[in-house]
Amino acid sequence: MIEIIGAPFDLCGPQQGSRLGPPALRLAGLAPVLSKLGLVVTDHGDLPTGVESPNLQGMLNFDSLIGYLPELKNRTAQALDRGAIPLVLGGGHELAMGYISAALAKFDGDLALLWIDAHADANTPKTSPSGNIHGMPIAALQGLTSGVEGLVDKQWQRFLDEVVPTTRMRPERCAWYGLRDVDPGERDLIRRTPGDLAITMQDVDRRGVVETMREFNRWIRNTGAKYLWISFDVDVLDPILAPGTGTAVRGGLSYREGHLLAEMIREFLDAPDCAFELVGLDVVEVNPLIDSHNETAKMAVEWVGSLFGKSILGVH
Ligand SMILES: [Mn+2]
Repeated sequence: MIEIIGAPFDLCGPQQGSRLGPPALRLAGLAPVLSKLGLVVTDHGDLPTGVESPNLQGMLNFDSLIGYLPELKNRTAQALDRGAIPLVLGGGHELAMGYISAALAKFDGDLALLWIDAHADANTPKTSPSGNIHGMPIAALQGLTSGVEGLVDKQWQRFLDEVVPTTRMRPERCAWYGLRDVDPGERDLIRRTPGDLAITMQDVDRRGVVETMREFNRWIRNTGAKYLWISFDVDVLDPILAPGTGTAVRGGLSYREGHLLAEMIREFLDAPDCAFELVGLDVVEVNPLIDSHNETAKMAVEWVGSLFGKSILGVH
């Protein structure tokens, strides 16, 4: 069972337009692709769009996000309680603080996270060069302190208390895939965390998708996590393939690499001795305003199809 939740909120990045991501993904055939694979798909439609709020010392729409996340978290929790896999359509990646918090609460923190993205999204307000909150979800999910004083710190603390109150993401259970634009503070965080896994595009160049994904599989087994959330930012793909995204970075995954990555995750999940279960998925940062012929949403839908078992010969 898959439950689609649209979250058209895009106020915490440099460029608006990913609020149109959910309809673009639907029009690219998301639900039919999944239904054809034999999955039962329920589409709950969209939450409202966000409402802008005054900037807080350079941080865009912090209040708007704090107001938005509880309902998203709530809807995600309801899908999880029904035993379904929530498929959240963004919107910007800042939304992850809401839906992943729901999964952390549901599974009592027994969660591993695969963050498929050109960016690490692990800045705190102190380390962020831009102040864009869409680059801070992992820091918030781990419950890191803001590193600053004054109003921003107060808001950040309020944010942690209201959205990620009890169960936090364990740093050693975070994995990144496809990194190629990482800020200095994020590098420090990744380096000083024992046990996390950061697979960069350089790793993919040198060892390919097969080897790096085998490494991921060994890593997740070692973490002992029983549940996995996959967060898919379309900017992990090369902009030639997926131009419709706000913070595109050259040198991303090719079409074949992207699909192979999804197919390998499916292979791991379907293995009889697989120790973890896929409990949630999101597709974020699709911005149709800067796309070409909805290519980015189409690619994302194909990718989700591969993740749920669509293959050339239809057999494993
Ligand atoms: Mn990104």
